[in-house]
Amino acid sequence: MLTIAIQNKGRLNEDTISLMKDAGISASASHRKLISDAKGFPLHVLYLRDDDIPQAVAMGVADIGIVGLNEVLEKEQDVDVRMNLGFGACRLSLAVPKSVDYPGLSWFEGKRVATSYPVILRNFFDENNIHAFVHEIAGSVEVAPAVGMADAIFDIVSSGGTLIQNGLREEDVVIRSEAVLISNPTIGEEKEEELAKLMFRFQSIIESRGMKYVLFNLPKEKVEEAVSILPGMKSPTILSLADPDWVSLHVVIHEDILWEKIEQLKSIGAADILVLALENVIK
Ligand code: PRT
Ligand code: ZN
Repeated sequence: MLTIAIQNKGRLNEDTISLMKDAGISASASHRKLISDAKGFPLHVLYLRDDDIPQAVAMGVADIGIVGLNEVLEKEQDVDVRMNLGFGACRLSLAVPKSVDYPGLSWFEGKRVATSYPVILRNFFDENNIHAFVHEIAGSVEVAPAVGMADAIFDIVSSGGTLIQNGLREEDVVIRSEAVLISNPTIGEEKEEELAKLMFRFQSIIESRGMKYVLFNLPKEKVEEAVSILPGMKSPTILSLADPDWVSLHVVIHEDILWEKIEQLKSIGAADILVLALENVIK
């Protein structure tokens, strides 16, 4: 049976539990548990701090894990990144006080940079031939310049609000991160088979997120036009109606373009449009 390590509390915990739930796997969201058995899939769940997940997977304490790519890159443990999970998106960026007239990376030469990600930052400076002092700080990195502990910072940015609040400006994005599924490189054939099933479930959920199921009625002569409005759709489901001049079309549309497409469909005569939530698309 596979053992999965997930964050016990924090930013990734809730989205991890809900991805598993959508995939039919219920794990306890309890912050106090260390290990439990999931329901709906043969899986032990190990609850850890995110910092410890890459090592737990590399050591084989857990076979697989869900953690930010930033932690995987920082810890440099021997694990395989198997898939992106579509949540926990952020970037790791260099930021400088807003008063600085920033000429480019050369500005960092000889400067002190505070970060909780010293490995990623040193690698980046080495690649760019910059000689800077990397100061490792466990938390509240963004206050380091204001209190004179550093000239600049390297930290996680999501909305950018924290940087602005602290009088800092994002200058260089070093890596982009999101939650990923990692595995121990030598879990063996049997566990690989179980993992393939789990990844299949996750992939279906991720692909169906944001999709809507749309049904509408349309004059029969407009079907070709409707198909041209809905590109990427291999073949719509077309059902005949009691009125021989009309048909009913069923399609799947991403919510980002839903309203634009509905307006176009209405303009060619679509009527009685139903938009339904879509739970899963299994290919
Ligand atoms: O206790 P444990 O060690 O498990 O948790 P943690 O405190 O180390 O991590 P946690 O729960 O804060 O974050 C877990 C993971 O979420 C990170 O490793 C990232 O992969 C991801 N993530 C996504 C983020 C953010 N977005 C994020 N915005 N992690 C942290 N932040 C912080 C950032 O450090 C900064 O202080 O939020 C602030 C910036 O946010 P904005 O929106 O103001 O830019
Ligand atoms: Zn952590």
